[in-house]
Amino acid sequence: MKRFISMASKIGLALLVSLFSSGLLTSAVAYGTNNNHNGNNAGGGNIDCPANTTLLAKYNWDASTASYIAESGAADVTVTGNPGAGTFTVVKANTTVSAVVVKGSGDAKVVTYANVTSGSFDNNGLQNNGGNTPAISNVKICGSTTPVVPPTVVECSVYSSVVISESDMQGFTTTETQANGHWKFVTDGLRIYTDDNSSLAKVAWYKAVDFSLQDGGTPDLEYSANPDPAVPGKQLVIDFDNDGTTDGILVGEPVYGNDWWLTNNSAQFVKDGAPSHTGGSGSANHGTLDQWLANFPDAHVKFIGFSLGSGVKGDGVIKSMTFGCVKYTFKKEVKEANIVASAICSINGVTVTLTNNGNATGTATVNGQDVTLLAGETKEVTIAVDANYSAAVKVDFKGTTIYEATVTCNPGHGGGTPQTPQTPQTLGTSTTSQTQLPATIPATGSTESRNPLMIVLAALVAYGAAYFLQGRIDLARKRS
Ligand SMILES: [Ca+2]
Repeated sequence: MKRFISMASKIGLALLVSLFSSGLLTSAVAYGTNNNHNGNNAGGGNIDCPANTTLLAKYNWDASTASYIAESGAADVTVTGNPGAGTFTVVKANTTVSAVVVKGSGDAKVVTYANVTSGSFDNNGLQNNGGNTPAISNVKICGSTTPVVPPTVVECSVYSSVVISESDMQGFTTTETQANGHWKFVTDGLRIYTDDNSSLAKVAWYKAVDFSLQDGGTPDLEYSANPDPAVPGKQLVIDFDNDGTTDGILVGEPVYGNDWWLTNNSAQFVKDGAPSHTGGSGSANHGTLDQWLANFPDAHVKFIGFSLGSGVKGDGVIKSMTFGCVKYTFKKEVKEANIVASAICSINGVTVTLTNNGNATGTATVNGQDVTLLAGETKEVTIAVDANYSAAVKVDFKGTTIYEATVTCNPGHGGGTPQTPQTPQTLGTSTTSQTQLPATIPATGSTESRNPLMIVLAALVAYGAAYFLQGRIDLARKRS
């Protein structure tokens, strides 16, 4: 480094400025001024911060505690290290360092920086009267007088649209919802409500995301409170220092306008860095998103969501949510049963098979017997035939359609050989009249005798070949 600095004075500042502006040198030493070499050592190394800078802090090396002790500016800059080298970190918001004066023995050097918030320094290049490198006696941290323009949240120029439905929650989880909090999809959005104002009264959704606070636009939650006036809070779970670990939650509520308050279980360094600690918000640590961004310019949003409660009695409809330039809306899906009935002549009589092809539980009755089917479920009901191989079959699809017919099984022609037809036939749907149903469903294999053994044999060889009667129904079921 010493060689570098000596060379620097020869090759001139212009080249270094060129390197500097080109980005080849960033927070590293740009040039040094060694007072032993430029003859300006009248103050014994006691030189001030250079022009266009202001003293932020001065730290003296203290041998007794083996540390740098602040003479001034301890709240704005921290300095750690040893007598040969150290590092500085700016604590003060919207403040950067453009120079450090390093003093050792009767010598001092000025090291410049590209308006950084942290950096390092050492005693390279310093000389005492004996020509040796002295220990550092103190450092002056010099702040840039160029005003720092804090970043602001960039509003979204384009919003993408995402539709949330019960079958596709788009990554939102509801696990933070407590026992006395509820949600349901309704025609115009997502109804959220709580039963009381207990600690279990909470409805909360979260979704993992990753976008910078600066680029996330202004979050919005379109909510219609009815009848309870309580309003859910927008929530941003944030990694404030962008080190990969979330540090706290900002809550935005209409009652506080654009002010977002920090939850109490957030990290201490976030609380300490809050834009405001005054009262009148949701907690003692709060500010606008622009203000939070100014203090934590690297903040990244890791989760988005909302929470009603806990401890709040509320009822209303979220019509949309906007986070990270994405507008989320809600779609209520039709929940209905779709029951199909078929019949086959079997060994035990006429077997009616009911299958629910819908996405909700439904019920049909077969000859007065209620049959309740979950979505996707199949059940059978067998009706005994009379001496003429006939059975009255009545399938009631609960208020929409009734199929009713006397079904007569064909005993077949003996010998156990399957008879035609060999493939099922659809005989009707809910839109057809029951007069299209056949009075007779041919069966196969059995003899005229109703000898049980013969019927068993017939069933074994001919199972599955028969006419079907079929019905459909859509039974709307409203989710409770
Ligand atoms: Ca963090």
